[in-house]
Amino acid sequence: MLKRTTASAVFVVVALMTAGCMAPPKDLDLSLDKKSAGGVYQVALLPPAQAPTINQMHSWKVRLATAEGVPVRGAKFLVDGGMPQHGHGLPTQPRVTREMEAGTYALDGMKFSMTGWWEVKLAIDGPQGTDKVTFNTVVNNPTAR
Ligand SMILES: [Cu+2]
Repeated sequence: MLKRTTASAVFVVVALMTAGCMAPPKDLDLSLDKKSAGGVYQVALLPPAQAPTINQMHSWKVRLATAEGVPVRGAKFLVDGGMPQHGHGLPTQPRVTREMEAGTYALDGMKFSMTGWWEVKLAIDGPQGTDKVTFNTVVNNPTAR
């Protein structure tokens, strides 16, 4: 009895240690253009032209529109995220720094420190109210492509 408990404890530890190799869920929604959780906004996350490599700083864009598709100006964002399968957050504190054109904002300071499934969460505070949205992205090892 005691032996079995020890064995399963060891298994859990090994499973945690190998979590870095865990594959992302198969049904993961990888859409980068979706409605916010409360349906207030249509939000698009625009990745950098060049696929980001590990541990490199990169800038993304956020395109914010009303549910009807009208660009939303003057919104504020808080950026959060991390790796759900690893239980850690983003290695940097990305910020939406400026509005580049009507409804399109610069998201600077993004960095992915390892391959796998990352969540990028935006808390939106705009003229139509507050809402939030979560995007999923899978970072692959560039050398493996
Ligand atoms: Cu991780």
